Amino acid sequence: MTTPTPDVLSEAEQGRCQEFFPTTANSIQNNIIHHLMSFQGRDPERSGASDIYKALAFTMRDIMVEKWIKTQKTYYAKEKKRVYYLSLEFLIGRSLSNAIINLGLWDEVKQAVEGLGYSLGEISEQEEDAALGNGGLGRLAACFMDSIATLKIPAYGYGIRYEYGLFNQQLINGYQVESPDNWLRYGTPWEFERRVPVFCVQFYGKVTTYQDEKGCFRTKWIDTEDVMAMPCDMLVPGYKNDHVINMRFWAARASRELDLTHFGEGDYIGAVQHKVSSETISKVLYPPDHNYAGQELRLKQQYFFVCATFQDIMRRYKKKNAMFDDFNDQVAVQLNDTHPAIAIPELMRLLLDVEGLNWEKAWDVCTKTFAYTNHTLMPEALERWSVDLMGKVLPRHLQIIYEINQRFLDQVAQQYPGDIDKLRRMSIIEEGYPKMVRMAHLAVIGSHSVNGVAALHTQLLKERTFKDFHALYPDRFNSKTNGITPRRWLLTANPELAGLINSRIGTGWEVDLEELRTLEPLADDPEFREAFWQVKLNNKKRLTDYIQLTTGVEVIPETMFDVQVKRIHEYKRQLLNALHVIYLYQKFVSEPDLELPPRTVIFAGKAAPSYWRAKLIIKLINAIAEVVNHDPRIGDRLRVVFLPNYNVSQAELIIPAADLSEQISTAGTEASGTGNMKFALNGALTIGTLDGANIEIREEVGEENIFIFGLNAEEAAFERIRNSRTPEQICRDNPEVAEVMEALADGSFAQGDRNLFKPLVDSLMSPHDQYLLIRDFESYLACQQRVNEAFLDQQCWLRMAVLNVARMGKFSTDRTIRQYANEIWGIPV
Ligand code: T68
Repeated sequence: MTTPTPDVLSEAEQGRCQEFFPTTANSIQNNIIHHLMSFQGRDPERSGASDIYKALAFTMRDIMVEKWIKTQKTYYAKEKKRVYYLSLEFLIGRSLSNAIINLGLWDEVKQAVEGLGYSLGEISEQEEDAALGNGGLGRLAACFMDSIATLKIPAYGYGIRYEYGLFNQQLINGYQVESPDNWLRYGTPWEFERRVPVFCVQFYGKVTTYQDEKGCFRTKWIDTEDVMAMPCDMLVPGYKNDHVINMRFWAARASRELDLTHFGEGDYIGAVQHKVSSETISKVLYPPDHNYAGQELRLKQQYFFVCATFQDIMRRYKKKNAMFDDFNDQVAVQLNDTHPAIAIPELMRLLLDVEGLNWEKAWDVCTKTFAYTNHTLMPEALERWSVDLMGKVLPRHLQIIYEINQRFLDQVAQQYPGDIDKLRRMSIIEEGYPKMVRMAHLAVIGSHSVNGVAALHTQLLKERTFKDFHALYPDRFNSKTNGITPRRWLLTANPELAGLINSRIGTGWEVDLEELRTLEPLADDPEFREAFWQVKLNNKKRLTDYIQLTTGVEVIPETMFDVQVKRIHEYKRQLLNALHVIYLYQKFVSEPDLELPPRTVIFAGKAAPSYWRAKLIIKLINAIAEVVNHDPRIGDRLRVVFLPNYNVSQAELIIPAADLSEQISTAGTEASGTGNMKFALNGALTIGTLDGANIEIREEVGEENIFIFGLNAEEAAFERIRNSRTPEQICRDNPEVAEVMEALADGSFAQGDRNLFKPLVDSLMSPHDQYLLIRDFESYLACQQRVNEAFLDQQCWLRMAVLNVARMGKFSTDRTIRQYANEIWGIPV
């Protein structure tokens, strides 16, 4: 065994490293040229922007890997408790600018690249987004990694190295058309493919028992089909702190290259089939779907990465420990939703079948290891797997789940004698045809901590989704309001605003976002407001050019940029926004002299490929845009844009340019939202409902600096049952609402076709519309009118916008991660 390396390297060692790794513009440039020639075989004089991008990325990776090695040695020396953040999604986006900024080398790299005849912007544009996630949940994981590295918490992210990330979205005739995201086509300079450790993952087969050498009955999982898991590491640098952590993404590889029996029989295709089917496991990211349950491959993905991850955790643990008594002083595992919850029976399997612990001890270790984060209140989004499928793919795990359930239900029965209905409600197994495994119940029962991602969300988890569990385990539930990393979402995405802030209050906010508070007095400083306005205008001009380039629509930077970008989902109510656009359109046509600020309404977002209703909403928005943007009566007063292929990089362009941020989900449906935080931090004002983290944003910025409308969560729940005003009644009472609905129904946006948008009209007019669009529409219209008035008073608007920026300190993931570390992981920071 090697001796642990001390925390601080000797001077000689430090000297060696500094010589080796470039930190001046000159040495960075030399390193780029070195990479171009030695690794890419390119003539520096004939290489293009994409070659330079790659060489620069490798140069940054070189710097990071050295810091990473030092970081790892520090953990090892201090025998620290490690956190494992398990997530099926990490929505990373681009890495280059972020790496340069976090390494504190912006000016040097800029100079180096310019010396080679390029701009840093042009080079950054060469990078493909790593879209290994769908939306908020995946992006949160990526922001967490940045904060974990910045706070120097000993942690690893674990996930899957998808060969194809989130699908690309094109708009054809206004419809979403998906195509594969082949992001690894030209390889990625950011990953280290490793040959060790490679782990074997078992599937299918059967379970047998045998007697061990002591005569004890033990269980064994045999006759399995095996797949190998190969690690690919991506480094995550902390912000200017020399600390670098890694995310480990598993790639599936065949356990045997070619099946020689087939090959010997001359069956070439048969011989490679095993390889193809094994490697399918890490092929593609699943988009959210109401019905994963039938999809064997999704379950295999989940188990594949959990199983490999736990072999890695055990390997690390066993280097220094023989017994499992100290496991919980060494290991904390955070489950990012239930997607990795199969880890609970997997750890039980390892402790029981491999390590030979008894059930009680194993269960104690297990529950102390796991903590579960829930991200949704929508009942249909809670994961369930059919018992049959689980039994086929993971027979031993199903046995263990049954045992966990039996012991749990015994405890419930003891506590609530005779309450059969409670047993039915709380069981991990949902009785019915087919029988299902409820992964959320498994996660709650198998963890010591269950958290929601905003205060309201946690409250609703306790009162609704997990009511029975909260009554049984009140101390298990806690809230961790989401955040965003200010390094990516202000410093990188909005360098001009960051520069303006720095010029007035210094740079402390970059690692302590609460320091933005000192900007407050500047909200009343006319000079600062003017500079702030200029920054926003420049960002709007950048976006204007991009809109022109990608959609051909000409927009005017001085108009109000009214933005809703996020996944397309009925509960997020893009349709409500669309109805408001129709309303404005009708107003502009019927009352041409009305004084309303001109608006550019911008949408972007992907719909799950199987979610036809969400796809129809995309079509509707594009159909409205088609009519509005070509109506000469409208002039420059209203434009509608749907930007195709929303992703992290596009968000970085759009968000700094927004004036108005639409956060209009039906109260009680959006767990938190994180886009809402990104917009406010970049000086957009929010129009929103009392949902998710909007409530906490209002608390922070003050109710006079945010536009709130609509039913609250309690009223919405009540209204669904009581139905005090049906859409039909509302249309009767309010001719403006009726007129909007009429235009939608009569084919005005479908060249006279009354059928095209009928499904949307029907759901809007249904007295059972669970998203209560029409019920909130009048209140939304009134609120938008308040927005109009505020925007017309530019000084008042700017004051509010500055105050929003100044008061967003709470929403840094640095704060969120500190709370996870202190309150869940037992790592004081
Ligand atoms: C989001 N959830 C929440 N899910 O909707 C959002 N789901 O309110 C919250 O801010 C965010 O999580 C972070 O906490 C998701 O993004 C998914 O992407 C998803 C993916 C697969 C299956 C189910």
